[in-house]
Amino acid sequence: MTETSFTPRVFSGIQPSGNLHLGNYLGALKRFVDWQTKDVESIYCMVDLHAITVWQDPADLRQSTRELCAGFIAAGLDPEKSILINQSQVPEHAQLAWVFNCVARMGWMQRMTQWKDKAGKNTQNASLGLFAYPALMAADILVYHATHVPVGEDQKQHLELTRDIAIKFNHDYGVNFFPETEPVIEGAATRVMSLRDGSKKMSKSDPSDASRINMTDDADTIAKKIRKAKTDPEALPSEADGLEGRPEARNLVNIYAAMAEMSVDQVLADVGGKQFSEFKPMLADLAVSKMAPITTEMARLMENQDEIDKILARGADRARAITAPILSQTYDIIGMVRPVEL
Ligand code: AQP
Repeated sequence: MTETSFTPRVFSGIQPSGNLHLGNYLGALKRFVDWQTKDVESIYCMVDLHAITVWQDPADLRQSTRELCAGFIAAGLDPEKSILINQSQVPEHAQLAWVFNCVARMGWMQRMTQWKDKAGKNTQNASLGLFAYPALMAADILVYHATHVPVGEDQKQHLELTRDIAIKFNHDYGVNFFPETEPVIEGAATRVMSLRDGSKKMSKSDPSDASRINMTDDADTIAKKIRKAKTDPEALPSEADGLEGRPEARNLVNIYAAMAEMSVDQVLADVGGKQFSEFKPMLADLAVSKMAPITTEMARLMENQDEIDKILARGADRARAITAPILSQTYDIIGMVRPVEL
């Protein structure tokens, strides 16, 4: 009934809450594509149940979910190699989340910085779903017995909570059933910052469109946003130490490094001493050359939404072959009477 060793399996998700941006691309999507070259089963999810923890217009949610699926494929995920799913089409995510709601403690949830940031001062008015968000995220991961989760830096605390839930479940029931999942937070752009404020994360919900590069922005818009990005008056340093106390400069260099697949030191060896007036056009050219083909392909895929819906339905079928037995074993462990064959 219980398992003791876990086959490597990758899971990650993105909310279809619109405004997919460069931070999502460099911190998550691009790294999913890198994982695809390794011979590991991977599941990538449009987490629509997470998205509704804050208000979503139904028509926008449908559009954003399909757009996110198009973004996954346009960025390089192959739906034959990786399993692409929409969370609500695989009901075991929500079913396991309920079990984890009963494992996780209120105090654990209250400590989550994302809860504090998103609920703000008026916690009484935030949805119960927003509070329980990390338990659903733990279920997303553990319903696959996923061992590795590539994410941006902002998700580190939620991944730690996922491990806490797995450990408590295993301990409470005396099993070794859920793995202690590893967060994989790697690369130069694990935390892409706002183009308008180097102390704030680039985010979908930032009211300023100029703060982020959207994956649907055209080449002119990308170039304009980079030209207008906040910087300081100094030239770029030749070594990474020189970025200390210069968050906006660090951010642009990190973005360049992640897109060029270079280290920050390599980038600074090339551009150290240059003014931003020279560096920004280089960055804009690089960003356009990397993002424009993805944007064009996303738009092309969005013309055939039936095809996207079929990819998601096929993904859900493949996913349920993994999740249904794991949920069934979980129910068995916790003492639920399982249906017999009639
Ligand atoms: N700025 C970022 N830099 C690097 N990685 C990022 N991610 C998000 N922002 C950055 C990573 O993208 C993945 C999916 O994120 P999400 O859509 O689930 O939700 P999020 O982290 O809440 O995204 P936003 O843009 O910050 O949305 P809002 O504004 O609604 O809070 C994750 O792997 C995340 O780390």
